[in-house]
Amino acid sequence: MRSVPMLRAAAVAAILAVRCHPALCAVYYVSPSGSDAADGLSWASAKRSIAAAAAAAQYRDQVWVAAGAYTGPVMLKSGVAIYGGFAGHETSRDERDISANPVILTVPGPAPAVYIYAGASVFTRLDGVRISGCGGEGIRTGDGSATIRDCEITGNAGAGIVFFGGAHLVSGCRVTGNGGPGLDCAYGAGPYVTECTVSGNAGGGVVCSGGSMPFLDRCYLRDNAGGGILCSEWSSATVRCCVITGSNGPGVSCEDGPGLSLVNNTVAGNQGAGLLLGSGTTAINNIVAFNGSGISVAAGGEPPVLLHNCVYGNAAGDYIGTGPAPGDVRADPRFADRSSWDVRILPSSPCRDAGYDPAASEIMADIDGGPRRKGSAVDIGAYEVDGAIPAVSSIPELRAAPPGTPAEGVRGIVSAAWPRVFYLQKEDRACGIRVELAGHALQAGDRAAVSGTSGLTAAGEPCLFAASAVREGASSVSALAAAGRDLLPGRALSPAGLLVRVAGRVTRSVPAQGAFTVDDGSGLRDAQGYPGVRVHCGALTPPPAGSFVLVTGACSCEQAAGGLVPLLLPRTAQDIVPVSP
Ligand SMILES: [Ca+2]
Repeated sequence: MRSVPMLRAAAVAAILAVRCHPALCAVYYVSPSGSDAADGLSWASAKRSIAAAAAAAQYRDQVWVAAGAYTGPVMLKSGVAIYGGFAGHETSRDERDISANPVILTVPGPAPAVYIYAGASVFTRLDGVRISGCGGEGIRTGDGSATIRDCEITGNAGAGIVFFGGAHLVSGCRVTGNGGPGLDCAYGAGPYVTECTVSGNAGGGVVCSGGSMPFLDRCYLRDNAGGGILCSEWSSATVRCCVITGSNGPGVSCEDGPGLSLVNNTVAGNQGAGLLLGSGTTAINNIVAFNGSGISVAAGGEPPVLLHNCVYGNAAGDYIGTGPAPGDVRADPRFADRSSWDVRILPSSPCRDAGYDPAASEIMADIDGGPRRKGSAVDIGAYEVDGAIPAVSSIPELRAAPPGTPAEGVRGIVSAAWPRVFYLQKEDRACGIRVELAGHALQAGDRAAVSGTSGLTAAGEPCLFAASAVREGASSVSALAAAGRDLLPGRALSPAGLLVRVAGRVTRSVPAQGAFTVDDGSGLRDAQGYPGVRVHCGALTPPPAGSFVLVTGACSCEQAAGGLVPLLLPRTAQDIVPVSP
């Protein structure tokens, strides 16, 4: 009978082309209760160090590591796979649980905690290991095609991962808070990096030199010092569906690397330029917003290919050395939460369905893993937004909704009505809204249900552009007594849209304009700078300047130099009552 070693020798003789049968490959076990003097071939005879097991393992062998703290350094040979996440009794690799059974490797340095030898085959793997608090680099690779999966490389003094050439695969890893770059690509390295987070690294997020060209797919690059992606020495990158935020340098800088391709990324809140581009680069379907500057193109060479980017709100200018390109969106992308740089776009975003489809034809998933194309076209940015915009059905929601939000069955009491416009307010007078609908048949005091779309009037007043308004009965409406200062738009208790009543002295009267200004002494100024609140009375006769009046009207607004100011719209002559001071 042939011995297992003989079979192994036969298998080794046939390697490189033929996969080793799993039964013929050894598993080396590592546990905090083990000993490096043991053979490591069972949990009961586990080795104590990952380094010793990795040294004993041969091509296509595996190293299974139980939860615990380890030191090294670990030298990873071609074809050896290290798996963390075991409790220390498992018989199948499927039973491991990386989060429940953390394997933590800490090496004092200066050597890298894990060194992957040059020439690593595709069977070379580091999986489910946390490399933390090391004095040097987390991982250093030579040339080859190793897999680094579900690892956490955090808080090491040097770089997170250094790629010295090779085409390694990095998937599902967190590379955070390291003293050097998160990912350092040199000597023509072209790692494929997918679904990783690279954040808070002191030497930049992804740094490329020596003609390197990583492929970054669905990664988060956040808060990296110096920049998100920094390419020099004819390096470049292919970057798809990534989020690049919060660096104190540029989002992406690549001034001398032709071949840089940026498709469907969101680059926001970086202190430097969003994109700093050189000759021969491509940027399509990206959001570049709220950075120090927007898209900045270096002088000379072939101009970059720019299409369908959303470029908005960049402090020192949206375009520097270039200009708006076909398909560009120059409006607020409407992030879910700018304060925390949650850069998912809202359903009402102008980036929705505004991308260039052919550029995204090979992209299957957005950064959340959902379908890359929903609706009539791909969205601009890293996220594809879902379904229809949910409708609002109350006046407060309507006032807060972005323009274009559908409104269904918004109910209230009509407080003022003209042929094309009426005001609708909540029964408790908490808030109201202007409604525009030609030919409506409503009058003050009617209860109504209104449907349409939210928007702003030319004067900037929130408004429901209605498609229908249905009378549902009668009620009564009374005005809210208000001081002029209460009418300032934007105040928490702003009565904008409500029927209000103001008393004061007429400081200006312009019958030709059908307008006057009434001042109750609260220090407000109208759009022309006269003290008080402007009243637009239309065909009604305005009271003379110097007289005292009590005015009831819908609280609208108009544009002034410093922003919106209130404007009162009385309904009938009975709404303007002379009073004795
Ligand atoms: Ca879409």
